[in-house]
Amino acid sequence: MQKSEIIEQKFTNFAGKIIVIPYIISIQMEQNLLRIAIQSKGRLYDDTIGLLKEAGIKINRSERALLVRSNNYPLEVLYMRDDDIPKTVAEGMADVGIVGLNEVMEKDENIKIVQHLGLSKCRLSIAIPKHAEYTGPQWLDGKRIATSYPHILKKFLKEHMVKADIYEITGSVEITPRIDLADAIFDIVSSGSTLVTNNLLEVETVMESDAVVVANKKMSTDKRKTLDELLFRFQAAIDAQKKKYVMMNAPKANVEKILSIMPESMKSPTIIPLADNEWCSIHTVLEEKCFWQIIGDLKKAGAQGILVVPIEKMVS
Ligand code: PRT
Ligand code: ZN
Repeated sequence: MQKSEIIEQKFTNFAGKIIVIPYIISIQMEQNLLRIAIQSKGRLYDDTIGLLKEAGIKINRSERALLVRSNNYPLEVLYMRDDDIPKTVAEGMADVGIVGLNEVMEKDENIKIVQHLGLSKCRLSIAIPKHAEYTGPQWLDGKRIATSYPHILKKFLKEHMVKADIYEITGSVEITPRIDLADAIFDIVSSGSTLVTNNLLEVETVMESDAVVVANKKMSTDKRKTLDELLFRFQAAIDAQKKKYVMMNAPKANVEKILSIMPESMKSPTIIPLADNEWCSIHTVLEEKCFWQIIGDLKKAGAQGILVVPIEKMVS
């Protein structure tokens, strides 16, 4: 579609006077240009940039630039703090965003979750001093709980009919029980080592979180097409990360046994003859975690020279 805009051009005439001539120009609008809000720095940043790269999208960000246009995909990247992403998408300043589910639930904006990426995984949990005797959510009754996620915590407490004081704090939540600012904390846990270091024990997991793609609820058909293609590329990259291409040699007589070890969904591998008539090569795609579970059995069944190679993209 074309949009018209008036611009002015200044000239100096022969008498030395400045005259202004208005021009009407037509601008080619990119109706399908999608704006995505991502974290400018922090724990989500590397995963997000890695995913865009895996999806084949080139973004050359010069230092500190806040809005960068991809040069090979109709996408503009808007860099910001993760806390601001849900609102930015809800208000349409960005069409989509990549942010932790924890932030989405906390901010509770009117946006749509369109894809779980399975990246930057963590959980939001309640933790109490190690030596306290936890008896269930009722233990929290009348206690002070420090958190950066008051909205999610309030909902949890309400569901369990617990009345507690919520002490909202933006950082260093884990030290509040030690300095007597709180009796318990509600915070993000990943490996759990921060809790251990601070003599805290995780007693309730309130929600699991991963990075998600969120979208504005009103999107034009053209932008929706760009988004669908983007989600398709993300999915192909995510699927490829989970799977490995596995090759092995085996005596032909053992092929049936080897196939019986493979998971149900991978029962039709490619079987290639080898120079030695008694042997063949078996090629298949396996989930990495599944591969580690069955490797011992494959070897016992006579598989040799097992090769595992990464898959760059996977389109089903
Ligand atoms: O500056 P900006 O506001 O953008 O970033 P931020 O400081 O608010 O967030 P950031 O970059 O720390 O985290 C961004 C998102 O990453 C979070 O909203 C989560 O969705 C996700 N994520 C994944 C985590 C963690 N893992 C994590 N471990 N966010 C924070 N942590 C912190 C947690 O707060 C705690 O202090 O790590 C500590 C616990 O880690 P463990 O491994 O010791 O349990
Ligand atoms: Zn933040």
